[in-house]
Amino acid sequence: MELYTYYRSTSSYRVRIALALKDLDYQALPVNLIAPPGGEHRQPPYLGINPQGRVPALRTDEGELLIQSPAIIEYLEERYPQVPLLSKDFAARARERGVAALIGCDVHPLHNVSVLNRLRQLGHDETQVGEWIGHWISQGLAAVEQLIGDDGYCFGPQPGLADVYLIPQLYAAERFNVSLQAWPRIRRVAALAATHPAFIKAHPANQPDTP
Ligand SMILES: N[C@@H](CCC(=O)N[C@@H](CS)C(=O)NCC(=O)O)C(=O)O
Repeated sequence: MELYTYYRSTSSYRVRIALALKDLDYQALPVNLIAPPGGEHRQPPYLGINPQGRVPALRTDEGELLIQSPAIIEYLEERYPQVPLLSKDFAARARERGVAALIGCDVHPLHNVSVLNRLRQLGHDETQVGEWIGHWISQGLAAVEQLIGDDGYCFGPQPGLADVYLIPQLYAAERFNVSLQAWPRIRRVAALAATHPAFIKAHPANQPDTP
């Protein structure tokens, strides 16, 4: 498989974690989101891969090109069911997907590169942009803190889908100076993931395009 990825892209980081948890081999194909003039993701070669101009994209072993991290992660879960990311129980699966969706639909889209640039184009200064980011990340993580369990990863002793979404969101929180102090359950999950080989392999600090 080939993964079009950017080292500090939250959505790419999710897919890297899922691949690593399932112990799947892939080649990383870095796409530089900040290369002048407007990022490699906005240039024709990459727009031919993903017309939306966003990372990640995955080329499967069968040569299929897939976009959108939730769809890619679902593909990996169905195609490579070993090391499942979801519980067997239907309601438990829905709870795990609920936390993933909270982060993937309601938090991360509000602070991706193009949304922040649009705020700047509309005249907001860096203080306002920072406040915007902090507001949405804090509101989302405060809810996640209520939804996850009291020990282990988000939902038990093994990492799963909710952790695949949460850990990259925590990396973004740190990058944007959002303190995790108020959320002990989240800090517990972060500490566990920090020692797990799959999360370490997927971390932005350990990518081929890490500056
Ligand atoms: N919903 C998409 C979001 C993809 C996305 O926004 N990726 C960001 C990086 S994390 C990106 O490519 N941003 C470029 C831009 O906004 O111009 C997914 O989960 O794959």
